[in-house]
Amino acid sequence: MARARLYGILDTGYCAPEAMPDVLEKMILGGIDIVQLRAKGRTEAEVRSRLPSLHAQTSAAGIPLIVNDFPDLAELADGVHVGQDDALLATVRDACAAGKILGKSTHSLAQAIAAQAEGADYIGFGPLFPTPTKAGRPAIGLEEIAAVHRSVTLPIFCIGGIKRENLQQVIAAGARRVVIVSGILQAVDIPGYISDCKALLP
Ligand code: 3NM
Repeated sequence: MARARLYGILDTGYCAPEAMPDVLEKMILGGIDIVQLRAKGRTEAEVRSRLPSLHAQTSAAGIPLIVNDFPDLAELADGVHVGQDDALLATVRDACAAGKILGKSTHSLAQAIAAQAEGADYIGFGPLFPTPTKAGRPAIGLEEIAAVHRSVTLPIFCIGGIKRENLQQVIAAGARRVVIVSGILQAVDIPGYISDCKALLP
């Protein structure tokens, strides 16, 4: 986790579940460090059915698989990611076996500090830019990136509207780790896109 720089998401908004094994293989080929399954609006039963084979792929590659939103499915992955509106991390921690990774979305410096106090293992911080992947959530810009890195010692993954084209700007603002969703999933050459981004992340 501490070494992870580029976080990818298998998001059903861009990738049909049947295509996920192939897309995941390309992500792994490019050198993705951590992957999340995000299936907004899908049932727990559907997510449960997809996780074992995806987890076998990530395990073989030696990278963690995180499931978004479903703490009860943590046993089928390496960790769970929750949002601000979801259960408190202590509750999620109780629902998970020992050793599972817990991530939390944060949208301000105050929320980032609170997530660290709550016991998160890593945080998402954003959205930096407006993004159709999370439509309707206001962008927070780049201004607080430096401050959040001064205040929070957990791994911080900046997220939201980050692409290969603006990654340098995000890094210059102080980011060390990023999540890229649509940029990766819409790339013509997914492994090439990922390895280009990895090369920019120190
Ligand atoms: N969470 P893209 S922004 C899933 O700020 C998600 O918590 C965000 O997708 C947050 O790379 C976001 O396509 C979408 O902009 C990121």
